[in-house]
Amino acid sequence: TLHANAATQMPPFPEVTGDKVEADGEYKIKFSIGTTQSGAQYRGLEYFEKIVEERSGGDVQVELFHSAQLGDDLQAVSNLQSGTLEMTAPSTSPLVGMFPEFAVFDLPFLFPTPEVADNVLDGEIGQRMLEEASRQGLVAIGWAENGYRQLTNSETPVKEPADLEGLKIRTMQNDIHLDIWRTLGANPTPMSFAELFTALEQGVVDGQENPWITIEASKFYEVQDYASETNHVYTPFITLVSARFWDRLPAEYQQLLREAAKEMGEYERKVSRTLNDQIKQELKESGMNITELSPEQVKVFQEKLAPVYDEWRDEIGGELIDSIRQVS
Ligand code: EAX
Repeated sequence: TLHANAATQMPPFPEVTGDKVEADGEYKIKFSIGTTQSGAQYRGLEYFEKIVEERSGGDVQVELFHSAQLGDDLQAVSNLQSGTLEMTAPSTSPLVGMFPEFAVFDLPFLFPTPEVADNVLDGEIGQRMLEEASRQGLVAIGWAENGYRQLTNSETPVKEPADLEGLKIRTMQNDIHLDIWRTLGANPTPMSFAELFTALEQGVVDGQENPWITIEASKFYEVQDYASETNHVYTPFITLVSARFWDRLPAEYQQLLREAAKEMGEYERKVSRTLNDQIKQELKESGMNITELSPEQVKVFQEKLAPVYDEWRDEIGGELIDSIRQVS
């Protein structure tokens, strides 16, 4: 087994600055996520908690839950809508049914660098998406990242699409992801993240895809011998608040949560990116067979996936796709 020392390599929390925020009342936020306590996301949440509690002088308390303790991505969102949970930060992919524009994040190889992702999320497009996702009982207040997804499996090194033939790959509950893996020749099946480890362990599926940090934090390396550095999709996390809770908050605290979500997003992305390569190395040293694809090998995947763009372009909106391609 791997003894990752990721925790000790985490970039420290930036100092919490800014004035104390005064407003009426005391509030409690339960904030639940799908990933585990040792990932970048949870570390980001700890920083969020610190900012909110310090600036509110303890009048707004944040209690953290990880590993889908209060529901997987979709369940947690529905708990926000019914008002039984205050905050969550799911991957955008399972939410495409509610917010169709999020599908743009599921297109393969659309975000060539983390900087492009930042400029989209922190620019006009990301801002507009937060506004559009602030309905149906939700208020969207910020972006963080799950990151670039990599393929793992229990059977064979994957260097080209042909190697995927017959492999059962778990995907997020998202039609474009299903389309991607079908187009590549695999046999994809959608499943909630909370069920994934057991499904891999029992051989219900042969493989899955997630960022290195999630592969490590969820111990997928224990049941997956092979990995390929495909970087095929960049997945953001969106920070969501229950509208029922939000509407009870004084404007000062709403503003505080918005700022804290922004600062968390900047910090969490830094943690995610700092740990990404370190963790890949650790996984390698622990004996995982990691295939680092050359640009030419990546191109083979990319070309094979061209039909996915033809299939989804109109539904997602060609203009949106093109505007992202223009971001550098
Ligand atoms: O909350 O389902 C997944 O593969 C994601 O990593 C999950 O959204 C994390």
